[in-house]
Amino acid sequence: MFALKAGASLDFGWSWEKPGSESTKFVCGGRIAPMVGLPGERLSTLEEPEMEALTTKGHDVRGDIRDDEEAVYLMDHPDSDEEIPTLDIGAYLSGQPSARESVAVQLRDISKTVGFFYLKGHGIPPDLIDRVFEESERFHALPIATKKAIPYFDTGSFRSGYQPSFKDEYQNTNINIIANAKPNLVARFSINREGGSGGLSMTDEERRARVNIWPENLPGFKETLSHYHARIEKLGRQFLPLWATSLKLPPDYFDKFFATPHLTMSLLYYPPQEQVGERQYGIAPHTDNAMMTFLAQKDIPGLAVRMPSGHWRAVEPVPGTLVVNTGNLIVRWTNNEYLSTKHRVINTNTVDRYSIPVFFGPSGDALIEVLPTCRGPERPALYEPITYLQLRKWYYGPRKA
Ligand SMILES: O=C(O)CCC(=O)C(=O)O
Ligand SMILES: [Fe+2]
Repeated sequence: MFALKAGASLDFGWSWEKPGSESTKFVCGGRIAPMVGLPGERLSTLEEPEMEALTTKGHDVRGDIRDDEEAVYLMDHPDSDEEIPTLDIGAYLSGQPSARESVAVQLRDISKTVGFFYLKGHGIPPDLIDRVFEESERFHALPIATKKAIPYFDTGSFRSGYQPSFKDEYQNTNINIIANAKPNLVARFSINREGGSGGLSMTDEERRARVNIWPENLPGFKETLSHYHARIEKLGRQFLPLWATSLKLPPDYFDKFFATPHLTMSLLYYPPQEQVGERQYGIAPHTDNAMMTFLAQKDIPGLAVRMPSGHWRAVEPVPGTLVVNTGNLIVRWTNNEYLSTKHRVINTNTVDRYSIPVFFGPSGDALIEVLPTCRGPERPALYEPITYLQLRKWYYGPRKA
């Protein structure tokens, strides 16, 4: 049990440290109050972390983790022809009667079975998506020294800037579901939400902290990316009533958790990878950690996901759609009812691959408790309440051997 400590601080702005180092303090004791803070009100912070106890309670949001040679072979050689479903939200977005309920039923079914879908009718203009890809190609074509002048840095666990290929340190964190993967063969430029994603309890200083560094001499780059980022924020918010309806909650149930949402958008660049195997990936097998991910992947394949049979399936690009998947957060909220599906990228093409994921989650100070409709006397909560920031800290923390 935990106590709400009005006036306590959430320790924003810690910097990324290697797994094993403990840089954040949490406050513990008493009972957790509802997470929603009034403007300026501090939410609970947990003291003396037992991160293991806090976050696992014997359960792992990522499901069964298998990384023996046979499991890795399946990841590397997608051979499933099970269907990746399509969800069309056009009727819902245009306000057609009962569309919310019918889309929510499909969303529930998908989230319990596959956890990945093609999103149609999302309302984002195709030419905007094309322009973001053009900007991505322009950015990644810059001289390496120009790109490296932009640091990869952290504001309250939200990471922005340029990370060159092979420079990530995620191999033995809870991001990767296989041990000893090689550093990823991907370069990224990431942005986060201006004004911060910490929540209403952020201090003025946290609100003013710089979250994005933009490349110089790319006119229109910032404007185009910011436009797309804002459109995805709108789309993410439009999804909240669908999630709520799918879980038998009032349509506005989730709004209070998204005062200043987490929205990391990355321009990813994967050079071709000639050989498959040896635990070398574009992005190693993992689950995403946010509530949901919106992925634009243009026309070059490379993504594969774990299907219900345990075999993996390539996610072929489908024009006009975004690929959407759920993340670890939703597993906790739903007490394991919804999935956080494992996936990975290998660019086996002879050409470069560009993709653009946007990770959408609640404010950093949102307290994530198993939802009231996902627990009961017969169905105890499998997870302790934790803040979204704590979940992020676990995700970036060291994985157990
Ligand atoms: O590039 C892709 O298709 C997927 C990227 C991905 O899984 C991630 O960034 O988490
Ligand atoms: Fe992912």
